[in-house]
Amino acid sequence: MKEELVKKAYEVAKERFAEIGVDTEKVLAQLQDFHLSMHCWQADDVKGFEVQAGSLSGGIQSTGDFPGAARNIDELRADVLKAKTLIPGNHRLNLHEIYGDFKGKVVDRDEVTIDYFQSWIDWGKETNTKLDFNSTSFSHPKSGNLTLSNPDKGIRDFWIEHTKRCRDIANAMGEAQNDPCIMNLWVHDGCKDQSVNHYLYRSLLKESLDEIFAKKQPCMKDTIEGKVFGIGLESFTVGSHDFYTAYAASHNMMQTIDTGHYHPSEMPGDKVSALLQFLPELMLHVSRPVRWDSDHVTIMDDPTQDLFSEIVRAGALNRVHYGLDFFDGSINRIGAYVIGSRSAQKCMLRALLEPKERISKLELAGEGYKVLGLIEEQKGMPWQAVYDEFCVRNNVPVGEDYMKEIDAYVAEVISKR
Ligand code: RNT
Ligand code: ZN
Repeated sequence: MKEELVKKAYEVAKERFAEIGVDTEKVLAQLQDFHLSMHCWQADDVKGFEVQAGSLSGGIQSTGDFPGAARNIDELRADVLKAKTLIPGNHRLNLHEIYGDFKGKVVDRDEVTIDYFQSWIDWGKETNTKLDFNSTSFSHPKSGNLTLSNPDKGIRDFWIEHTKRCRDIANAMGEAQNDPCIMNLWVHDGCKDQSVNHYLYRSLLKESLDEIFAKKQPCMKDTIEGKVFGIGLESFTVGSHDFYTAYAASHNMMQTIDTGHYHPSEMPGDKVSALLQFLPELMLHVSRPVRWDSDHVTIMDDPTQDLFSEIVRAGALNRVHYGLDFFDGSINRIGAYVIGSRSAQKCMLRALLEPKERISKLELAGEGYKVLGLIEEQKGMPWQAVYDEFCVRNNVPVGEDYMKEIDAYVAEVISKR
């Protein structure tokens, strides 16, 4: 019954879009080829599986203690796979180093090797899930306020060694999956209060990065992520946006746009057409800041829509890697994955359905009101019918029907934790 309604609505939507020059079948094919990189850390509030794990540090925080977080690697894998059955299309998984399969062993960050990720590589193959990777500078006795920019050479070298090893791991993952593994480098380095050694810290970070990136790694790609501030490190951030943009541009590298990492009225989408003039590709961390970099679950808000629209308008669909980065511990975590992923996908769908050529011509011809009017009209076009059809074709629940499946999973699996 529902499927019939979806079909009918889709046929009407297809005609409405055809009328404005948009081929919904072509767009559906593009959406099928659009892969998010789901972050593993929503499943357990960024705890990871280190035997020696301490509490979350490094200027980030997950609030809430909703029951049912994944407590080990098997639970996390099961939860991610459950979420994947409720999100149309096929998506990647983004791992942090602390999510290794350490098999009960204390493995320090400067000792990590590919051995602890072999079972992830196997899992990726079995479940048709490509992997991305992140070095982990937080939640460790040596994290402090400064890692790769620490004036203490011992501490700096510890983190350089960790990050180099992570690149080896990412490269092995990329090789095994025959598709580059994207490795994100974010360090929390900064100062809580007034400080005077900013030039020193940044020159040390630059030196550390030079050493880390010296080795050519053919099967992985590096991306570097800056931010404005972290909790407890409010006054100064070593890896600021300017620092990383300049570094990435001078090394032909990727930069990560985390949508929570800018000043409140700054639009992350506006970075796309600027950075892509100088950088080969971009990585996204799609998130949602509420008053600060709070990492709320992604929704279809204006900044997210603008980001995806700007990517499509720039013709840069294939120059961007679509990571997610939210972690809300106050609600059902599978629900968080499903809502955030589907919302990101819907923003991409709406971006793809825009009659860009037509609007572009009008803009170049100076028809300002028509440009504004057409952009406004798109908001009411029946894109939802196209998304529903996409769900049906991918054999996943339409609309709110995914909730029943999450409820069943809670009853059968999560409630027993
Ligand atoms: C922190 C950064 C970073 C982390 C993850 C866990 O502000 O956004 O990407 O959220 O690495
Ligand atoms: Zn991020």
